[in-house]
Amino acid sequence: ARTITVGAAQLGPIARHDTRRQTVSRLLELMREAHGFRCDLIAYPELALTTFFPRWPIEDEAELDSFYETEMPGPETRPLFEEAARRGIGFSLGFAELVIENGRKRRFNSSILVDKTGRIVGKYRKVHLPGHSDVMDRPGQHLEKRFFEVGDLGFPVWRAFGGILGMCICNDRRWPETYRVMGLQGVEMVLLGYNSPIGLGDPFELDALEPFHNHLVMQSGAYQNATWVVGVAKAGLEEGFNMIGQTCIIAPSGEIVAQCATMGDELIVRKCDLDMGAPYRADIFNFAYHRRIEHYKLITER
Ligand code: ING
Repeated sequence: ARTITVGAAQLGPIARHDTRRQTVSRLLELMREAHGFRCDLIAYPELALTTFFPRWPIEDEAELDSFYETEMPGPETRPLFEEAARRGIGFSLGFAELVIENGRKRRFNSSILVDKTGRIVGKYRKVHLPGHSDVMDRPGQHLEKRFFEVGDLGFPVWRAFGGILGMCICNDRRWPETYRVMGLQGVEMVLLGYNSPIGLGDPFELDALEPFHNHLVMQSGAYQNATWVVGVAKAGLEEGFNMIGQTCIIAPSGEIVAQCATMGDELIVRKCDLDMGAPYRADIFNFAYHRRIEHYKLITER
């Protein structure tokens, strides 16, 4: 069977003024642990190099730019690529991307997929940006629409690690379209990271159900598209804000087969059989045989 041994590397809080060097050393520690478990691949969270800075209305452009990477790998992240290539382990990494195009700064909430030789084989830019572009009158902001553009790369998949892998980021996981677009391309494993704060002022009922909703959307995405889903949290009390944990590895059956039990840096490992989705695609979710797209137009028209 085609298997990938996956390490899901949950991160605890990253402080606003933690340096890249401090954070990269935590990522390296988790990578070494994953290598000890013979992982082929280690998945890191969304914005894995910095604190979740869209929680503040940052006005100073230089300070805002300090949270973004202008090159990948850059001097601070190159040790991660070198260690990965040395150990023959691939990784997915979420980070804030700053590119200058035609003299204009463009900002994305991005992730990359790096193979066992340290080569970037895929890049994704977050499509579904939650929250607001204007500062709200509440304790915690969610200003991703202010600090990132909508991703312009679609939902691609890549042949890597012996299978077909895709990526998405955080809020993307709540939208069925995300998984379906990758499912229509035959995705066998979706790697996603999230920074999901609770207590920003939502009604208590919503906060209390956030852990349930977090797993609900990933389990249904996995089952309905016969794919593995690896959901990796930036967890814990980060700069005074509660970020949910529950990092997990979900099989194409929709079952959670591994889950973190802490709110800090924690690695979970699972040998994933990429052929496990085959029976679902052959029968219940045989897209070509069962789907009726003539009735789905509203999904792309509204
Ligand atoms: N964060 C959150 C997400 O998981 C959120 C925003 C939190 C939405 C809690 C609903 C409930 O979608 C990011 N970064 O998308």
